[in-house]
Amino acid sequence: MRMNLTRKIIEEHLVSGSMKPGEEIQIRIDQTLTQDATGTMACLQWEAMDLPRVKTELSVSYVDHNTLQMGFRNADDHRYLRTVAARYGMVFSPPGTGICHQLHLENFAAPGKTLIGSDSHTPTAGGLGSLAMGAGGLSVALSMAGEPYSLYMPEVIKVYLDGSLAGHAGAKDIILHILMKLSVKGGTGKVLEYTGPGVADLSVPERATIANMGAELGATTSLFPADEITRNFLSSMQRISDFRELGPDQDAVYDEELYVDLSMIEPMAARPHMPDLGVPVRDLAGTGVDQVAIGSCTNSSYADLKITARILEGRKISRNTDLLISPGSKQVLKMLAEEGMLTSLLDSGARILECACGPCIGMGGSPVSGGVSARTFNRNFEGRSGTQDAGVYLVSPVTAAHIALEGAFSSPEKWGEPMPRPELPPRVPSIREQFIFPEDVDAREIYRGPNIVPLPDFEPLPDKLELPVVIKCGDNISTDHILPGGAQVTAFRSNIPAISRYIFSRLDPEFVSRAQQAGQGLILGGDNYGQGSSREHAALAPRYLGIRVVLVKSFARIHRANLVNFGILPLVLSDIRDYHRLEQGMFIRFNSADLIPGAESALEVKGLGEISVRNDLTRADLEIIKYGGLLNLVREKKKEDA
Ligand code: MIC
Ligand code: SF4
Repeated sequence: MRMNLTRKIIEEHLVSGSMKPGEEIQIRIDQTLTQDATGTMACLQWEAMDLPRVKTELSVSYVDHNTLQMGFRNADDHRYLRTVAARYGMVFSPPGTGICHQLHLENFAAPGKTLIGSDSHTPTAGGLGSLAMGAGGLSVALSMAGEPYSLYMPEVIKVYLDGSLAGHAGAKDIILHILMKLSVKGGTGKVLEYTGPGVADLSVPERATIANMGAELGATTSLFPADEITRNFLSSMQRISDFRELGPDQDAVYDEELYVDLSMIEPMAARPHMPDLGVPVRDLAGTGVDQVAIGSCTNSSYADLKITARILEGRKISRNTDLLISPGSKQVLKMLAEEGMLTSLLDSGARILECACGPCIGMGGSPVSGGVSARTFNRNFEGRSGTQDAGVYLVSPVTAAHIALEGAFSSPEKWGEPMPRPELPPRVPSIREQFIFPEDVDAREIYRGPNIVPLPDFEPLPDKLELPVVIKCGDNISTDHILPGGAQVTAFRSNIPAISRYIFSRLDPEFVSRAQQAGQGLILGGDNYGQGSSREHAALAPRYLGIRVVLVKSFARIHRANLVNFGILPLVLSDIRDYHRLEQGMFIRFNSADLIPGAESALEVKGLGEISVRNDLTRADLEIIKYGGLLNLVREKKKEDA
């Protein structure tokens, strides 16, 4: 069969399984990345495996999410991560160096490599031909231990890009357009592989912007070929030896196809509160905007900030609007400084923030009450900005810069001559000396402050279960809804008892006390339950509160895997009409010993009768759940081997 690029890379790394869409496969992992907010848990889990050193080609531990260090908690977490990295052979990226995905693209990602990251936007590296996937921290810890990564063989969508971008349109507008077409669940179980003549119109950072937001489609990952443009990018980064030309076979076979004419793309905005609620920017002309934020792993490259600086050069932002800019890396910031571009940004009235995630995960920069914020980020879920009643629009850097000048959305026809899209110089200043390589430091003691709390122990799943429905939620519940981000909550990422107090706090402040009172329970969800971030705390903390089953219309990939890893049964309603019959407070009874992997089974609902549910669990998944989670199973197997 003439192979697409996704299959080629998977085939090169295949450990077991057959490459039939929907079948479980295992692949070898070359690289891993973690970030601080998920990394402390990943490292605690890694330590629990008791291995001397990571077994990957490369594992990088980034600190970029919570860099505020308000009080000891955060600072303790960072020190813990630094000492774990030194001791076990990971590269450490200190706070302020940059955002994990931007840094990984610039410094470590390589065509044809497999990468697993404990962050849902890990597919950013697909922009230069890595097969990169987001996963829970425990899955990443296992990859560090040299274990193959399990996934369902995805279908591959050919996204055929034709023509070239025109006017004020940019890469962000392409992906907002695709999101509008496919929706936030349109990529579930799929890889989006980009081909066609339009690919040559896009630089690697632009491709990375598109691959990054494949996460918002729920896609397993997104992938671009490694071509001449990739070669030039790696050469600029002084990493030409990492280049390898890679592409699909001619006339490669795909499962689906989507055609996008780049010349028809216009500036787009996703309206509150979902990334797929796209509209042309011109339709929003006149809408006032209180705050503009430029940055995040989607749009914080050199080109993104240089075009922003060019638009703002010699002009002042509106008196009614704040402009916050967070560069993606010190390399980007350094280049802007060297070219005098920082002066244009500063003089315009912009605030320059640290090279970190910042406002994207609510680490400062929250909008005013009831305010409107236009952001170059990738997620606009309700409350994610830290202001529950704010409305966040997702836009490109060009659109954001014009909004900042006007204090409102305006029609692109009024923006004047489009600026040329900036290109990287042939050689950019390396920031490699900012990383702490394990070979350069002594493996010292591991530092554990009082905020590093040992992992809770979970007991195996009992056979007989009688569970109340503790909460009934709607469609597209994101992990931000389950466990909010922001400085206050994220500070407890290495402390499960403390963070569990915030589960569903924005949706239903009574949830925690109800769950605690019930002792054990079931969550009822709608479609695409658990979309968004990879934070495994959204499974781990509910498990700590006694949740045994999550029953939904459909799941998002990473969250479903996290539920299994922590011993929660993910079940799917066979008939979605039952969703409307089930209510909070009802009791569900069944025997978990009756569950057969991949089969239907019946649950008895008190007062309602029987309902039928499906599971898409493999034998291995079911074994993990029965043991009370993957760590229990790993420990048990180790005991047996000893
Ligand atoms: C996000 O963008 O939602 C995050 C914060 O980066 C998360 C990770 C986390 O919650 O720590 C993600 O995308 O996985
Ligand atoms: Fe950081 Fe935001 Fe990217 Fe998540 S989406 S990695 S919070 S910049």
